[in-house]
Amino acid sequence: MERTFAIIKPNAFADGNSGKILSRIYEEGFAVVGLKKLYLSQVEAEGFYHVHKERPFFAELTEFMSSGPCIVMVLGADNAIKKWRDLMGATNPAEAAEGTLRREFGTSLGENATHGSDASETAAFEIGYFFSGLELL
Ligand code: 3AN
Repeated sequence: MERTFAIIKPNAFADGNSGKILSRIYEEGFAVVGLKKLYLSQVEAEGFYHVHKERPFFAELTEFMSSGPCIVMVLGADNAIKKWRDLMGATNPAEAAEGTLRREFGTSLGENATHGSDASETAAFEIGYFFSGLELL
């Protein structure tokens, strides 16, 4: 079973959509290996998104991710990284396919409801950033 890292972002949490997103996660057959609610500081969000620090949207992204509580998760499944990115849909909710989470719950390119690791190295870093081994038993 592969593991990936996922976030229910502050807009989806504030809009009361965490339960619906979790339902989809279970319906699609993921195991929820780890889960917690966090309210990130901007410094913590900057550390998480350090690979994007040169991008023009870095300040907007990290301000948004520290604007309210979110839910961080470790999801397990065969091919979990691709499976979760497929369920999320395209980065821009306006371009995301019908039935995907970003299409349903995203409100803009920045506030796109969910995050998912894009590769196994990224997943390893992101899981370790938020979870200890004991929290993933
Ligand atoms: P993904 O999350 O689909 O892998 P990336 O890696 O291109 O997308 O972008 C990382 C995060 O940065 C996205 N989740 C998105 O919310 C945000 N982002 C990307 N492009 C922009 C932009 N032009 N303006 C604001 N936020 C953006």
